[in-house]
Amino acid sequence: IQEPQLQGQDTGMQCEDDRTGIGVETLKRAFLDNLFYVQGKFPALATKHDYYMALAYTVRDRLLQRWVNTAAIYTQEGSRTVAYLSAEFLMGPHLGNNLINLGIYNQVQQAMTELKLDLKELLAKEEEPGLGNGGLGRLAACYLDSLASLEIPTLGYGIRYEFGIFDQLIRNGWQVEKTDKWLRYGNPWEIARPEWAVSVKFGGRTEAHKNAQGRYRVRWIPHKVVLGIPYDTPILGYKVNTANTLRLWKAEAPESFDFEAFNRGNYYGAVDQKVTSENLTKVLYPNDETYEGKQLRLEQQYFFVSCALQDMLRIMLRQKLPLEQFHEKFAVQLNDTHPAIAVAELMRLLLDEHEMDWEPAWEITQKTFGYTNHTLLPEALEKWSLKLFSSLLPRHLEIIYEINWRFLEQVRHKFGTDEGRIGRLSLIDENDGKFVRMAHLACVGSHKINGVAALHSELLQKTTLLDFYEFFPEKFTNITNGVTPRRWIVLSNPKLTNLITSCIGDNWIKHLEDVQRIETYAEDPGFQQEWQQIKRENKVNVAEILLDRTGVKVDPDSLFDIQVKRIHQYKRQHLNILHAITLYNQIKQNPNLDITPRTLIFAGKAAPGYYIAKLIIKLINSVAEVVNKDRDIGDRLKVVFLPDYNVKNSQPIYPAADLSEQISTAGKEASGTGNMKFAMNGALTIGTLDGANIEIRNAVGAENFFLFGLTTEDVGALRLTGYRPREYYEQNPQLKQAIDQIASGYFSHGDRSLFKPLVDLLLDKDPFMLMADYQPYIDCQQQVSQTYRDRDRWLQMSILNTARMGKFSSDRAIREYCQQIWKVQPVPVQLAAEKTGDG
Ligand code: CBF
Repeated sequence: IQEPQLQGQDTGMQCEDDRTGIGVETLKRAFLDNLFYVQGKFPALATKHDYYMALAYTVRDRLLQRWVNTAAIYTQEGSRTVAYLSAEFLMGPHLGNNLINLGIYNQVQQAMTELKLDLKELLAKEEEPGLGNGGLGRLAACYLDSLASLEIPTLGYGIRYEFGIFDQLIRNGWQVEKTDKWLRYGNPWEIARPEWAVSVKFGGRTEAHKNAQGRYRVRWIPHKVVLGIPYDTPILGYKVNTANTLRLWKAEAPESFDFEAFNRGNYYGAVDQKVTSENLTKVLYPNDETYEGKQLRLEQQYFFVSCALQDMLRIMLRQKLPLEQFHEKFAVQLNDTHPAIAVAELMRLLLDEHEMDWEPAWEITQKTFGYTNHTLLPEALEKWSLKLFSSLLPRHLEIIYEINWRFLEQVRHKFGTDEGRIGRLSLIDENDGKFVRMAHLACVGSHKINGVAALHSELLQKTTLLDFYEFFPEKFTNITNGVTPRRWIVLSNPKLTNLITSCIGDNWIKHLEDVQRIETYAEDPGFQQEWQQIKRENKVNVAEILLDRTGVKVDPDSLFDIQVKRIHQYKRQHLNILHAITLYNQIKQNPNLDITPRTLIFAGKAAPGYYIAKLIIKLINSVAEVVNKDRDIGDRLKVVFLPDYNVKNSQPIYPAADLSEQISTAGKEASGTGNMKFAMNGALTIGTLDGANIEIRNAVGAENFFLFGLTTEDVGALRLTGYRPREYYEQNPQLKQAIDQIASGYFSHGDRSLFKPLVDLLLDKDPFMLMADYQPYIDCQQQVSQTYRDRDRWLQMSILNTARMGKFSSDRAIREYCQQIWKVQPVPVQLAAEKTGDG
């Protein structure tokens, strides 16, 4: 590290502001200042992490003006605001993204180089806030990026989990979970706002009382109260001045120390309340698409929802807006059913705390909420036992009963006394025990309900929410998911970004539809050459990562065939591994076989309690062990499982893929978003007609997509006629050989019992129809291998995939939410310097 120079020559400004300037010299000076004043270190003592922190603070300083101005303008104008309620925000590291959105990546890189530091190494030091499980949480993060980039006033509300999604280790082929201590070295991106803390009640009972006007109201006398402390993180838009806020809530005890208990000599008891209250936001439930009826989870959901709504009411009061205008001030989106209790909580706040009457309160509530459904899987549909619900939220249960009674009256009015229909629509499930159905509460309490891809929305209307669709069809709509090109192309694939920008300028980063203009280069040999070179360099990078983290050496010239996502039976990683075994057997039977060399890369976490998913991870690793060390196979086939899949680790993966595996059983994947990230980076997709695959295929052209497998209708029909998976196994020698090898211990050192549960499941029930889709999948993979050999054709297909992915930007999705659901307008933010024009 050299001594800082004290001039900002490179911007042409003699006195660039140390706190906001973005010239290289100013950045260097600010960085060293932060190292000294914030980290209390000087270069000789500083660790890489200290340097990361100093850089993070340097960048945060440059965000603050925008953040403060954004808040000031929203307050001044009383802007209509989107409140995105989500139990998960899988943000990924902030530093790189903020550098891109601020437009200072190159300056910072140069500043670091001049200080003899490597920006890449510093970026790698950031602990990722893994506050989500997978698709749903990551979607929320992409949407926050787009909302800010489109200058839409937004507050993201969620939970500040102390421990996010677990870190995954692989030991002896098995997943081992390790606590994610993301906050252990501090979080430079957040600011605590204890002055805006709110109280959240739990348990106890309710009682009627007369208010000052002599009217009966209900009072809730809780058993315990927990404090919610907001922690704010700025969310900067891409090359705009808008910096919105992600507000995450931490639970604390109202009194951190009980002096009475202490004085009685109960020293441990004195901090009891603190410990139990703080447990509430300790840890993220690591289940994706399955709910566990655990009390703590319901407590978490109610906690953050209550904090968020109370916060919105505070904002309204501060802006002197009457509460009757709540739905005009806020458009509140429920990201799945996790925050659905908000419907009852807003009613409670309006009725009990602000003494509104039922009818206006209900009208406001319905006009406020929109509900996004993210899955049809029955195991994901949340319902809470009445016993638990009434003990934790007694007042909400009363309100839900009243909502239900009024709603079912309307149903009777429309459809007559069709008891079957009434039972199906009721907010209370009385089939097998009594439960509150959260999806029903969300449907009744919202003015719009959307699915996340065309097929998914259609299936919602035809199956899971059919009765609701028949009752209020006008509420239903579709908004196909999207992902942000800033993180998923610009930050993840800088080389491709430069190539595209050198041909068509950089407008595509804000308007992804524009990337279509590279189509004209799809057959240009020079462009193809550069495209191929970039893909190869990205593959070399991943090959190095794989070698470093798994010890497996792979050939960057082989076809990189990648499946990265949560491990779940419906996503069918085990179908992919059956293909690996089939290729392996083909080479073993014919050692001189001239096949297209492939590297199969897997990554993803399994829910800790999901035994079969964990067994699938073990199977992948067991097959890898056999294949990778077999000399007959050599470089023609490699299988690798990259541990600890998260946002940070995924960023180099998408740009390195030749082939993207999107092979879920048709009708099961609501949308998928990984499919979009791969195709944007020029990977070709092998996939079923499921989720957004269908729309991706329509966009890129059927000739540029490898389609196989049963359709949703086929799946339904096969199930009706009686599906017999064992018959496929018995009639297909290749399939039989692969399954027999797994069963006989070929991949498990002779242990026949290890994979028995999986083999039995496949042969007897096969709930996700791998056996039926096996041969079409193998045939389609054969076609992939053939096409890969035709270099020019493959490159052309790859370029066309990227060129035609414009629709899948989260900017498009957010525009649709704004127009169809939220009815919000952009509110541009100006910096003081721009307003006065004085530079
Ligand atoms: O809509 C975002 C994603 O959500 C899920 O991950 C979910 O948690 N339900 C779905 O499984 C994905 O299909 C979907 O893309």
